[in-house]
Amino acid sequence: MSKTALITGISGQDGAYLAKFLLNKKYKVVGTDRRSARSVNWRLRRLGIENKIIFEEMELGEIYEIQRVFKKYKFNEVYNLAAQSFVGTSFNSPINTSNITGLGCLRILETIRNQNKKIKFYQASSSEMFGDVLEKKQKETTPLNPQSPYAISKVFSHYLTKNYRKSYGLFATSGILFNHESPLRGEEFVTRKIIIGLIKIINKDTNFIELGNLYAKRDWGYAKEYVEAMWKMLQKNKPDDYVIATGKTFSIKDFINIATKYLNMDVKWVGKGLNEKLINNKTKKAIIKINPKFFRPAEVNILIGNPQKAIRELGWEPKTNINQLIKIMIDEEIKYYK
Ligand code: NDP
Ligand code: GDR
Repeated sequence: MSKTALITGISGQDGAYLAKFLLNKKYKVVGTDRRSARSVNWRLRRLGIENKIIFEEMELGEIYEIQRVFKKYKFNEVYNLAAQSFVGTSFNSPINTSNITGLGCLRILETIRNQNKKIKFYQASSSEMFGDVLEKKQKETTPLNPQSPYAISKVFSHYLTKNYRKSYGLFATSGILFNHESPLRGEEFVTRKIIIGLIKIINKDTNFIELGNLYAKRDWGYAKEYVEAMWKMLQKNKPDDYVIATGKTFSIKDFINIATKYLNMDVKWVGKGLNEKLINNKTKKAIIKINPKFFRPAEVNILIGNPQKAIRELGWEPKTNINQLIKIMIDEEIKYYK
């Protein structure tokens, strides 16, 4: 008999790719969002699966909505991907972030504990939990040192997932995923913001992009591959924690340099600090400028994951390098531009 999965946050980047992956495996997929209007489902439409999902409205702030959905279906697997997931916003909206990204996970765990302990649960933990890193390459045992309300909320839900596993014997697994990007990435995240911005500049739809810290480094992988790791984690006999990463790190500036090269843009960096700019050699105009508005009150300077446990125990490995990832994102952005 086919399995039934619940994906919270179905309208997000990972929700869309995971839904497609599970549908290919013949799962019945129930996806929750927080509104009845379907306007936010452009990702599901792009993947051609919008009509194959059973939608339920479920605001993660409301335990009654969660209980209702869990009573209606007999879930085999639950993937908790819903979150206020933008680190920058979490500084302006720390209470909402804690309520959704932190307590939202607890509401689901409590519902599973009370309604059906057989459900396999996946929590979307994050490399942001390592924050101001305490080990050069971060793995499952690296101490956590979060730097934002978002990361602190993820630490809360990460420890609860471990605690419910230990205390109540729930199959509660946590995937500690490093940054993963794709053409379906939200426009506010730096990779897609850069790519959309550069394409707008080429099309003369804008003159420049404004960014924050160009020197932060991230371990960027391809989202489509990362959702497969989530599923693999729930197919194991025992729940556990797994780091999913590429093991390589690049700065925002590196990302821009690769993207502009692929787009054949003739550019050079000039200036320092707040005056650092990327100049278009043909027009002599700045196309990237720094705006301190995009600096974070506390920054995570560098992240590099060690995915050896996932490689060993899940048989998962990263396949797409940064150059390939940027090519995939740019090619699709151009295809759908306008
Ligand atoms: P997105 O921001 O693209 O998607 C987040 C989803 O959560 C959206 O569907 C959003 O719905 C939903 N959501 C937000 N607030 C609520 C709420 N109050 N009630 C119910 N649903 C809500 O995130 P990603 O797909 O990139 O990430 C998926 C998960 O993985 C998140 O938990 C994120 O924190 C985590 N993560 C992501 C990483 C990455 O690099 N992408 C790395 C590590 C962890 P709506 O459309 O209505 O806003
Ligand atoms: P991150 O992703 O915070 O790592 O969280 P984001 O792309 O927002 O930032 C990455 C780095 O780029 C720097 N940066 C900018 N960021 C944004 N968004 N906009 C800018 O203009 C800009 N300029 C520089 C940031 O300071 C940061 O250092 C993502 C989210 O998906 C989380 O939900 C997830 O948990 C982590 O990845 C792993």
